[in-house]
Amino acid sequence: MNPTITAFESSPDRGQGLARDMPVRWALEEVGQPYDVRLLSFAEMKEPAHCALQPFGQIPTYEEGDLVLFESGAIVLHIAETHAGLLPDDADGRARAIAWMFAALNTVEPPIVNRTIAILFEGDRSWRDERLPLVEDRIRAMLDQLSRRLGDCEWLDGGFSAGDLLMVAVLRRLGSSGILDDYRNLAAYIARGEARPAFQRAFAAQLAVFTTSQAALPS
Ligand code: GTB
Repeated sequence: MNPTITAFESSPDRGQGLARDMPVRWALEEVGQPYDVRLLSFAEMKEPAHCALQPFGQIPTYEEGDLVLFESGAIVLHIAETHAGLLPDDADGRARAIAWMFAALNTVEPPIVNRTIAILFEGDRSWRDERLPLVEDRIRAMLDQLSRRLGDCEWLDGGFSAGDLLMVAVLRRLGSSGILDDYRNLAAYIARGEARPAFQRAFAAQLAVFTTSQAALPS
């Protein structure tokens, strides 16, 4: 039986693939694992039935037989550990790829999320104009290091791995910020990730949810 994931019935990003079902879909596509999707409204996400699967009432979740998982990083790791293609075969290489997964979610993503929060939820605060440049400075400091480390390499540590998948997914959240304009190798790295056929399939699948739901709206 196919695993089932949950995703937004109506994604606020209008199908840009920025919600966290996207890395899960991408990982499933990379390993060739078909999957089913259960779409949830914001109200359904907060109902007891969904909170039993995801304690914080969020998407995505992953159900596979008796296994229920939440946290997109944990789900991607599970997919990578149970299928070939997203982690190197040698133990040291696997450990390093997993370190990059943590780096994406635990080191690179927090300042990027802080920027989104500053723009979307703190725009009316008196200190907003002082805070945003500080948050962006922290992002640039992180990207300086990441860019230096990537250099001219195609991927972060040898072949494409779940570490690259999560790193590209995180960096995509800077898409419209202009910040990536100063990091040509990172922009090219993101473009390489987005050019992967598995990414394209995952992107099309989540976009179809948005375009189909819009088509269903009365005009
Ligand atoms: N750490 C968890 C994980 O990685 O799985 C975080 C899960 C999470 O933040 N889920 C969000 C959610 O369910 C959706 S992805 N939010 C609803 C709620 O909390 O009530 C975050 C997200 C949402 C929207 C955009 N966007 O529109 O661009 C991007 C990312």
